Amino acid sequence: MRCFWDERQRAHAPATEFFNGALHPAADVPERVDSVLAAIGAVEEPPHRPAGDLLAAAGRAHDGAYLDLLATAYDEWLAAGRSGDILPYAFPVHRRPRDLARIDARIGAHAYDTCAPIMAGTWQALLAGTDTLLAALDATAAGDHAFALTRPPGHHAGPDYMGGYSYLNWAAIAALASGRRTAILDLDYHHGNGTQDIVAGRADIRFASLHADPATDYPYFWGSADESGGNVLNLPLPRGTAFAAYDAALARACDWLAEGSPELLVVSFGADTFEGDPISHFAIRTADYAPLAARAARLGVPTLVLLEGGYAVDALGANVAAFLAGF
Ligand code: SP5
Ligand code: ZN
Repeated sequence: MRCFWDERQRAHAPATEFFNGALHPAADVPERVDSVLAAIGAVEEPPHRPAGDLLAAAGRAHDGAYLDLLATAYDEWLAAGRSGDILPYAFPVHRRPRDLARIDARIGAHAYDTCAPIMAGTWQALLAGTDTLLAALDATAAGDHAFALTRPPGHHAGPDYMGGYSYLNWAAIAALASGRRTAILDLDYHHGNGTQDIVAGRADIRFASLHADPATDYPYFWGSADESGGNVLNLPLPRGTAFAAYDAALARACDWLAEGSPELLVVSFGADTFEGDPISHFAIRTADYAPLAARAARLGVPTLVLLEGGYAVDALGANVAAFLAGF
C-alpha cells in the first residue's frame, strides 16, 4: 500500500461547526492527520502539479461556478469586513436562479448545512488535497493499492455544494479522472450523499454505501434503502450495528459492485463506524477493520482508499492502519 499526503493540506483548520442550536468545537481537526501519520509509516508527497491541472480534475466532478466560489469566498468575506471562519446560514431551498451578490447569499446557495466552514487556508488545502489524490490515483494505474490521506473529507460534497466537513468530492474526482470502470464503496458512518449525487446515472461507475439509517442520522435527506436503483445501492444500518451485520452488508455490496466488472475500486473509508467515535453510533472494533478490508480486497482490482470521517482522534491512526493492512 503506497500512502500519499501533503503538508499543505494542514492549512484547513476549522474552529467551530454549528448544530443542535449551538457552536461546537470542529470535529474535523488537523490533529486527525497526526494520528494517521503516526500509524501508517512512510508517506509520499505529491508532485505539486500546476493549479490548472488540479482544477481540471476537480472540474470533472464539480461545477465551475462552485469551484470559483471556493477559490474566492474567503477574500470576499474579508472584503465584506468579516473575520473568522465563514459559516453559511441562509439556504435557497426554492432553487430559483438569481444573480447573487453578497457573500452570505453566494455561500448559502452552494451549501446544505452549517458544518463546512471556510477559512483563509481552505482553498490551498483543497488544491493540495487534489494533488495528493491524483498521485495516489496514478499509483493505482501502475497496479498498486494506494491510500490518499484526504483531509478535509469529501463524500458529502456534491456537484455544486459543500456540507458535512466536505468541499471537494475526492471519490468522484478520482473515479471520473481515472478513465476506468470504477466501483465506489462508501464505508463512512454517514451516507455519501455528495458522491451519489455526482455519479448517479453513470454507466461506468457503481456506488454502494453502508451507513447509518438516515431516519436517525445525518445527512437525513439522502441514503434510504429505496433510494437505490441503477448504479446506486444504499444499505442503511441501525445504530448499534457491529461486525457481523456490517460484514454481511459489505458482502452484499461487494457482490453487487463486482457485477459492474470494475477496473478500479475506490473506498471512501470513514473510521467513524468505530465503537468509540464521539459523533457516531456503530460498534466496529479496531480488530474488525482488517477483515472488512480483506473482504473488499477480494474484488481483486487496484484500490484507492480515501479518508472520510473518523473523530476518535487517538484511535484513528490504529483504525486506518488496520484497514489498510487488510489489503
Ligand atoms: C465526513 C463526515 O463524517 N461528516 C460528518 C458530518 C456530520 N455532521 C453532523 C453534525 C451533527 C452531529 N451530531 C452530533 C451529536 C453529538 N452528541
Ligand atoms: Zn462520517
